[in-house]
Amino acid sequence: MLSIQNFIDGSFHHAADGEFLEDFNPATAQCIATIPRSKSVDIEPAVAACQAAQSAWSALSLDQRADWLDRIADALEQKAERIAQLESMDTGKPIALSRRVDAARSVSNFRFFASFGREQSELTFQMEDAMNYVHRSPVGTVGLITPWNLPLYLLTWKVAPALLMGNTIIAKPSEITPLTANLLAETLLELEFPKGVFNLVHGLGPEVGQAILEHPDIKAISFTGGTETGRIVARTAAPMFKKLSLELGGKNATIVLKDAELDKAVDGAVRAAFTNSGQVCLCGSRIFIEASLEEEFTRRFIEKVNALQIGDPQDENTNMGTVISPEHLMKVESYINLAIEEGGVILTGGTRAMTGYNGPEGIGAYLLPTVVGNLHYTSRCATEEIFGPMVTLHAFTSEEEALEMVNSSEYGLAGSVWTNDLERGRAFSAQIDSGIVWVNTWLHRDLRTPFGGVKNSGVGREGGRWSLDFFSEMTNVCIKKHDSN
Ligand code: TXE
Repeated sequence: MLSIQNFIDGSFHHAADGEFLEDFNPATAQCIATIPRSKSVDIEPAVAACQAAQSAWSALSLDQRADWLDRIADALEQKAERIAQLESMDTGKPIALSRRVDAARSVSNFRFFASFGREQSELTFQMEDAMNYVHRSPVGTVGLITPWNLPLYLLTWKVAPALLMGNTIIAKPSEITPLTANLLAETLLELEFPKGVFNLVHGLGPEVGQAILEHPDIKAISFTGGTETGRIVARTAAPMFKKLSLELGGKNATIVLKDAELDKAVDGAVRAAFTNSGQVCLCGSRIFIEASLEEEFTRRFIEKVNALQIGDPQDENTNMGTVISPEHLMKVESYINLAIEEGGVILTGGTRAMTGYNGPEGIGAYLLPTVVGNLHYTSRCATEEIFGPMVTLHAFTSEEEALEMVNSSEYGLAGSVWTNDLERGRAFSAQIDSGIVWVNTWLHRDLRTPFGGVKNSGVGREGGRWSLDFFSEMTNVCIKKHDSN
């Protein structure tokens, strides 16, 4: 079992009061690590370390910091298999997914921002009699708070641009998925990365997470997690005028238009619905099908879902592992029961997967991928974020009706549209109230593009220049020309 510690000022430390929490593998129900149950007292040395390291780190050039990002990427690339194994153990996700998505993207986040940073030139704005120079400086010490569904992927998505822009960091990963954040800290130590620039504290959200929100010397908070917690983050940090980036929940739509290529739409809809057991904020959990296609689409969709290999996350052939915890399993099950109460029909799934792994004690937070029909688009199951392997199907008879149903959601993060007419797909997508829409694909990512949502899906954008803007303060210097009067 791993005894994980906080990483502060370049070395590892227990919580000041010695308290700890246990971390479990959701597939085996085994305790795999302990982490410090840090409190606000543990934040102070991390803030002091940031302040001591800040000037030397921000004095480096953008290129020198980009070189550090490349070194980190190289080191993580060497550990890609270890990252994949730890992530799969911590979350119950299939090892193949962990390799393909979590480990790969954790490396590419650093690689991308290193090269993107080198491409940046100073912003200038020429006037007839003056020149404007936009000078970027670091925000200072930033707080990064991240969730359990894509632990290192989402942490490095924030760490890379924050470091590139010269900031110092206090990061808090989810208390139920600490393993790969710890591996990042170990890697920085091995690289002799400047101490105090990156600090990692573990513990409960309402305790050490809240302490990060409240600390006056932490000048920005970048948060990814649930909408309810996002409200707490905003309520606490906004009155302190901290910069805020909030990537919250989603209830995303997959929309199959009349002229869609059915097989591709079915494959795409299954991927969007059940990747990571539906525990990705971008997952397509509401599927809207043009009425004339409904019967054939539903038949093929159910067939594909039933063919998913659910089982041991360590098995290369597994397409779906567990959900994140027994508690989350029960939350999703409560929605299955609610669906029936709301008049829904369980078309497939709806029960715990009795794989060999469950065993007589019911070990393993496995839930069969579940598809529900016959629910109104305003039902609770079709409007509340479930964040598990459960989707609802809805038919529409016109694009106007589809847009009204899709946009009725309180969320607005992402969506995907399936059609053979690309111009129509683009025009239709632009009318969807969300931050990201894919046409004839899903989760196809260019890291230069803006990532984020509207309504209850959050505030702000990450990615490319939006990350650079968030993790820097801009000073516009306007210089009048000598010869002008
Ligand atoms: O998120 P939380 P969780 C959604 C999904 C899921 C729900 C809860 O619906 O069921 O959020 O998931 C820290 N002050 N998403 O539990 O609680 C917490 O310790 C400061 C969507 O992961 O929001 C963790 O590190 N920090 C999301 C982080 O916030 C606090 C991905 C996220 O925890 C805190 C995951 C507090 N008071 C879940 N309370 C997405 N958009 O991808 C908690 N935290």
